[in-house]
Amino acid sequence: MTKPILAPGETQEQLDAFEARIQRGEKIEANDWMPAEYRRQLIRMISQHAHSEVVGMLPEGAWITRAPSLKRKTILIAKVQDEAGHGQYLYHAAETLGISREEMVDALLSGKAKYSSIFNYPTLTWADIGMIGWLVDGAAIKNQTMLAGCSYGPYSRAMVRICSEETFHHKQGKEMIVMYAQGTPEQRAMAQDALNRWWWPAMMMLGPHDADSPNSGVLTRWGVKLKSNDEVRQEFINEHVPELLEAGLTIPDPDLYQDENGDWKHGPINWDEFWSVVKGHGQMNRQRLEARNAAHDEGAWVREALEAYMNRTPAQAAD
Ligand code: FAQ
Repeated sequence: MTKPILAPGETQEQLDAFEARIQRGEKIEANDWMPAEYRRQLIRMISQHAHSEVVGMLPEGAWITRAPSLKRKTILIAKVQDEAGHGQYLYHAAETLGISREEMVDALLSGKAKYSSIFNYPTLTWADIGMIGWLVDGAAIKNQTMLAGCSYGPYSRAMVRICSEETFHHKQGKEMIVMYAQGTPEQRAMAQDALNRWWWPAMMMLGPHDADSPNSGVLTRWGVKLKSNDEVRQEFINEHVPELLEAGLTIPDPDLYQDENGDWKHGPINWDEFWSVVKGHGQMNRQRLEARNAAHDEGAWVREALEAYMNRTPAQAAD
């Protein structure tokens, strides 16, 4: 496990007391002493998570006007709105660590900050909306249920609420795809095509293999990650493979098999593709950032109005 480096001014006694609290299962709160590296790691992870929720609205939002029925449209509107709320909770959780909203948003809009690789893939058909719910929310829930138990109080509490909403997202996606997989030949083909395109990106979104995960050591030591990337991926596969097969779909992995312990084992993941997407060269990276920048510019008047409201004189406030 990675040995944490004490920052200048930090003492071994402070670190020992901090780690003893984590060992006892206590939550670390915003005003508690924490190593600078714990703060840095959490700001990195929570802000990336917040950006992912906000950018994650784009591939789904693109289908609101094209939903095939009023029922599906209202579900999708509610889901996209939930993702905006998740972004808000998470930006707030990151702010408790001393970073401002402006700094985080600037990092996203300039392309400096990361957000989940999964949202750099296009949504080509309506079935992609169901598949995002089933697979992407399914993977996100596995990871976030683990994070709900993490050592940082504000993040852990945000995760509890987010997971309960993601459960609804997961169920509606599964319900939709199961229905199409048992529907007309065209619906079945559309569901299979969506699975073919989303399976591997969903596997990748849970992060690199443990041996290639530089942040895992310290995050595990400090009770942020309670399970490794590969452990979470294994949970995701074990739940989803039998359900996808049961629905009559074919998983696009010729090497997939179930071992003697009941674990489903996958074939090689294309990590070159993953890193290329993470570095900004995925199919939709440029469009996602353009869309976020345009939304930010178009929302300038809202921020100005809020600021004017906050700065109103007592006489204006009494009006
Ligand atoms: N995409 O050392 P590790 C959702 C980066 S929410 C891009 O293993 P770590 C809801 C990583 O940042 C989905 N970059 O990193 C929804 C690091 O680079 P850095 C988002 C990735 O942090 C559903 C480098 O690779 N969830 O889907 C990715 O220990 C439907 C080395 O990796 C969260 O953010 C990736 N997939 O573990 C919304 C959960 N994976 O920063 C709308 C919170 C890794 O050192 C519709 N985050 N990298 O320069 C986490 O749990 C962790 O950050 C991991 C990565 C597990 C994602």
